[in-house]
Amino acid sequence: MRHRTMPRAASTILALLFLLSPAVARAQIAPSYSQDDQLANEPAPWTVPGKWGPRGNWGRWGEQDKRGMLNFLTPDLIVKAAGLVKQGKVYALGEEMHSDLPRFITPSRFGVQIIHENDGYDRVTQAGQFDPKRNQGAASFTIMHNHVGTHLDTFAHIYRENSLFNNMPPPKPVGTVHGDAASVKFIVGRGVLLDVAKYKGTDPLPVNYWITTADLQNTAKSQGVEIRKGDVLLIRTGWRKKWDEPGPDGRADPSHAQYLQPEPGVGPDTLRFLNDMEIVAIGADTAAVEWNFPLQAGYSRKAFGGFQGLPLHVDFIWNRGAYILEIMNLDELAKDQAYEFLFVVAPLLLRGGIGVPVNPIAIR
Ligand code: UVW
Repeated sequence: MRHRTMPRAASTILALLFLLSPAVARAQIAPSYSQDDQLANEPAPWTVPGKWGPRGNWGRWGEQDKRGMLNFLTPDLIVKAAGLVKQGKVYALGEEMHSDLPRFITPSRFGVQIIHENDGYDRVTQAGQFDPKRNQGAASFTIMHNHVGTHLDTFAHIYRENSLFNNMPPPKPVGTVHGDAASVKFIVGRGVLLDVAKYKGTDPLPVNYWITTADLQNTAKSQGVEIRKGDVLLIRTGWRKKWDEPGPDGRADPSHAQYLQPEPGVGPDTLRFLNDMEIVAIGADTAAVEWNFPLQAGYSRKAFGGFQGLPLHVDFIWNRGAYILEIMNLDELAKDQAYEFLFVVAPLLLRGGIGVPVNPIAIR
């Protein structure tokens, strides 16, 4: 008996349909990250008992401490950091705040709205007139989310087991006084810029690029700068320019889709090194500093037994009482190859502010 063979065109179509089927498409694009796999069986840093209490730095500066690693910045370290000022050149590291400022866009994270007072001083004259015996003037108020543009994450931002860093109570809509912006007061210390984009020769770094411990150490080496205990580390990925990338039609993209892809970020393998170096704060020109934010669709994290939160956030903020600065503008520092400097942040003392927009300053 003769077997009937399928015409070649039909078999090609069937093969194409199979290749385009969702299951095959998923299998083909399922991302995999060997660094993440390697950390799968490592204990999360915050599960290891601390030296002073149940967690990393809990109890290190007393049970009532609200400033965590800022206690590490002693007058001695601040004097040393001030010694880096040689030229009197000052850099503003904050993004300007306006209605379309860089941010992780969610329904509540709209742009900053600055509204002028209706009863401004100029109302003392008729429109178009000027009274030479009086001044003219105006005043404004601002409506803003505290985690848009360049901002500092305080201890109240990330908590676990219903406690903040140092076993403090969790934030309440009214009366959050532990781990708020008012508790930070100031950050003054030695700042170090690590221009990883320059070191890797890819500016910006690729989507979801995992910045490794070796990347941090090698970038420092290539820049001829040492990472020291108590530093504020600022990581440049070059991602900032993605905010203004046009949409596929070449026009301005109000959804900022290019920027909101999974960003390059600091991988969880670095946490041991950053902890050993007593890093007080880490900042970057991205929305979350750390790797795999926003989470890549279809990917489950593997590190630390498959922890699906943001490990750098948990380790820095909750476990160690250290700080995170997001959406920084590090381009001028990078252009000048200014790799170490006096670093200063004086946040608004927002009582109950869980994040706080800031304009950090580098001076050298
Ligand atoms: C994260 O902490 C990931 O971001 P934000 O401070 O913007 O909430």
